[in-house]
Amino acid sequence: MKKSYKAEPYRIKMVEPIREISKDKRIELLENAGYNPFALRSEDVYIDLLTDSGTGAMSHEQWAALMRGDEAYAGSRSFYRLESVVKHITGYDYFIPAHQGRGAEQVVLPKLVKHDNMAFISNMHFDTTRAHVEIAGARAIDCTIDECFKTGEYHPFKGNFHLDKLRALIDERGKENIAGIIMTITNNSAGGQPVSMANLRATAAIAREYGLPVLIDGARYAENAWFVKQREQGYKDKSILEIARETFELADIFLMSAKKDGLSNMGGIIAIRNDKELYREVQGTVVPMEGFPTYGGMSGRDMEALAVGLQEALDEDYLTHRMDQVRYLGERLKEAGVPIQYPTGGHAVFVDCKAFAPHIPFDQFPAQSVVNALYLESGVRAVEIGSLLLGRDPDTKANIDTPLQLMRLTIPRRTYTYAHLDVVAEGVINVYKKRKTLRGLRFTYEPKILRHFTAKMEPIG
Ligand code: PM9
Repeated sequence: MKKSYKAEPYRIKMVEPIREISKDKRIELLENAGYNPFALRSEDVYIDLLTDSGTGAMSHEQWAALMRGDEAYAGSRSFYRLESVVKHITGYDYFIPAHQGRGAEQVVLPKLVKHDNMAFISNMHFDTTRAHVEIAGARAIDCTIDECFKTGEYHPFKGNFHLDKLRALIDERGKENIAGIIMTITNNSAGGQPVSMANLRATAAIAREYGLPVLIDGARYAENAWFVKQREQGYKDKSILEIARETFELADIFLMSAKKDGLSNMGGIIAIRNDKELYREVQGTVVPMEGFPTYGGMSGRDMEALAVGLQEALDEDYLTHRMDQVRYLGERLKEAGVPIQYPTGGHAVFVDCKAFAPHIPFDQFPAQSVVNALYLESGVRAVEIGSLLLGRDPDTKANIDTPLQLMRLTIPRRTYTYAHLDVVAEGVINVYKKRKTLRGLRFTYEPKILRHFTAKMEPIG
């Protein structure tokens, strides 16, 4: 381990054993799982890089906070504690909890869809966000800069909005047909790539010019703020909280899966700047869908853990170590010639599987093939972010192509060590050496919505 990567800023107080099962067993289990690692049991996974969502370790302060949980149905003390933290960080007037990010999405997004033919425009919609936009009867249009698709080329903010395209899209569709602009920070599906403050500011200015609401999908807003501090001029002396506040000032609504930068295993946040009418409407809907507005699907103890986690996630030592873990894994792969989205972003290393396995066409899911091979090679579970996840075009029903056929090696927070990442790197490098033997996949079962979670597949040929 070179010194340029920050050591863990914590010591380990409790352990959860993991084990590596035999390769023969993994072959059998993957076949039984329909070549979809979502269907594996976690005990059959050695190192689990499926997601950073709710999979992190809580701190001693969070475990202590659980004991303070007030489980009252209405007016829980834990709600008020969480509310004060959310208001302190965002500066917004209104807060409603949700059980997780998609809970927040299902309640809020339909409120902005006023008639047929509307669309949300985002730098890139995450899959559940896209699903809730479509369920609400609208279209989800992505609008990321071109540099994001050139995986091998350096750009400090590959998650940025394409500003000219954004303006052109609004003009083309008509502003009355745009339900809102969603700033996804960091830009998960593009590689956990950050969005610069300058780009967020310019995006917000365009939205204001057309009178459109601005939403932040801020599952990883603290990680985004860290990148702004590191890479953008004028921010190196600002705190993560100051940068986050500056970000929130640009938007009207904040939706958050608190399972990421909330450092919690469960939870979601809806925060509304000052639109009392919208708040009242959301309050009305949250009751039948998520729960009474002072718990919104969360237990009192979870709200306590989240109130602490949100503050811990703003700590710079924590964030630097986290980003260094991602960078470390990325550098190890890059040194071995494995194509990755470069530079690495906030929560994962994304392997470019279009370049890794160019012989597999997009509709045979090259990244899923690499994900499966990695599990067989080393018991590591990764996840596909590519055409399998994107699904089918709502009009033509054809599989959606994308230059970004990615295998995401997602690093849970405060969970694995650099030694674990060495195991991951070796596994990926070994698969890379045999890449020409990889085969594409076809469906044996294809669900209609969010198919990647429960699809069953088989190798072709
Ligand atoms: N993200 C992820 O792994 C969890 C689901 S897929 C295994 O990246 C953004 C930017 C997300 C996100 C979830 C959600 C939904 C919204 N926006 O999972 O419902 O990355 O809490 O959040 C996942 P929930």
